[in-house]
Amino acid sequence: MALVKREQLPQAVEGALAAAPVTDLHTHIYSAAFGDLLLWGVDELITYHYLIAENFRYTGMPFAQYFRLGKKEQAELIWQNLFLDNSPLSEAQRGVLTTLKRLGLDVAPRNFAAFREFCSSFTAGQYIDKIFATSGVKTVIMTNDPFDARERAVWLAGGHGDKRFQAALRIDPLLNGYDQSYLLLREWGYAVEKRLDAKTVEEIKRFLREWAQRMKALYMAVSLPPTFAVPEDSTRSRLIEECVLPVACELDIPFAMMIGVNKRVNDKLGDAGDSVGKSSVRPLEYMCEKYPENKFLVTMLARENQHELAVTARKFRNLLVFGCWWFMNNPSLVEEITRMRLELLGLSFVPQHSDARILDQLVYKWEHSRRTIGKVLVDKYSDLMATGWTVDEAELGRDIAGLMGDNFWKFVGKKPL
Ligand code: HDL
Ligand code: ZN
Repeated sequence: MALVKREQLPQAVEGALAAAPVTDLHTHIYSAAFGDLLLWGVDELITYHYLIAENFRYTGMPFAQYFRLGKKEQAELIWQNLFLDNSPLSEAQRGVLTTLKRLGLDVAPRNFAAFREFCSSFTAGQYIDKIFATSGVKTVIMTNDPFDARERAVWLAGGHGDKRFQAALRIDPLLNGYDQSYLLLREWGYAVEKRLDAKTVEEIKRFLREWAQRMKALYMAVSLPPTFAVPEDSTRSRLIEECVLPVACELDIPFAMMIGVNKRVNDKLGDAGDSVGKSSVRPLEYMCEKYPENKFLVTMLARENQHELAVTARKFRNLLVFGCWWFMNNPSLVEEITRMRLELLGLSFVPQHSDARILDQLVYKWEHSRRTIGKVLVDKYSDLMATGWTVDEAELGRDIAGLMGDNFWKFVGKKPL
């Protein structure tokens, strides 16, 4: 393979990013088998909860009045407020337009009806194919919650067969709400008590094992508050140490922690009402050190935590840092964090996941991320070449394929699916 010349770097990096199959580590999208759980099309795209939050900054409309509107009216209201009455400069606003453009639609006429007409010409299955082809994403990992009745039904009926969609067992209700969720476990035949006695611990491990195997889950995941602590005298801390980590180790799958979310600071906004708080990396140091056989996937929500998270990953090879999560997923912060992670971790991290809630978002979230990550990589390879080091196309392709997915598959010890 030919050596890459410094002046060719922008084109070589762009080409390697475009060619690298993407494994999207964390999303909220679903294969067609999950029915209405899969959100897609321009009305869903424009009523994304990020845009709902931004919409209310421009209107005094009572929150409940908005949520009483039908989906189409909600979409038209957001289109008016966030696109026609105010230029759509935010990341979530621009994302809608990037997606529409990449789907071949001309946004200049601002003809919202034309976007709807385009989407209505697809079935869900056809649209999944279209979005995967347009976004360059090969595999997405879903967020699969066995406590969601609609999801349970699909898994208990045999699951789904679309290998583009892999599963992650999401256990927030177990870890963050055991006082309620243990009653459901009892309903489902697990002999658990509110108090974590020996039998209860074993039955919770059975629940985790059965559902991780039923879903063929690639990892177990939970989102955690800024106050998250392990060890501590709490049900959550005991559940993690006595149930989650032993089963994760037994099944050889990572435990993914997404740390720093302050849930429902404005409850009236629903999903749009969550916020962020600075967390501690002490629990990560404790778990990575005490459980060297366990693997940990971690992303943190506060900008202030990104440096110490990267430093913690330098100390523990069983910790893989991933993504620019949620309020971090903006070009200015993706650039800052990716630059810092390359400087501290080299290539041993996963720079991005989409967190897509609407299928269409795969297109813009990855388009925007490739552009920002590419910009940083050009700088870093340019700095490398300034030492006299040479880089050939194959090595560049290898490095970038690692960042876009292979690093994850190596960490979980599986071939890319
Ligand atoms: O807990 C999570 O997985 C978060 O990503 C939330 O779903 C959040 O609402 C979100 O969509 N962030 O992008
Ligand atoms: Zn998420």
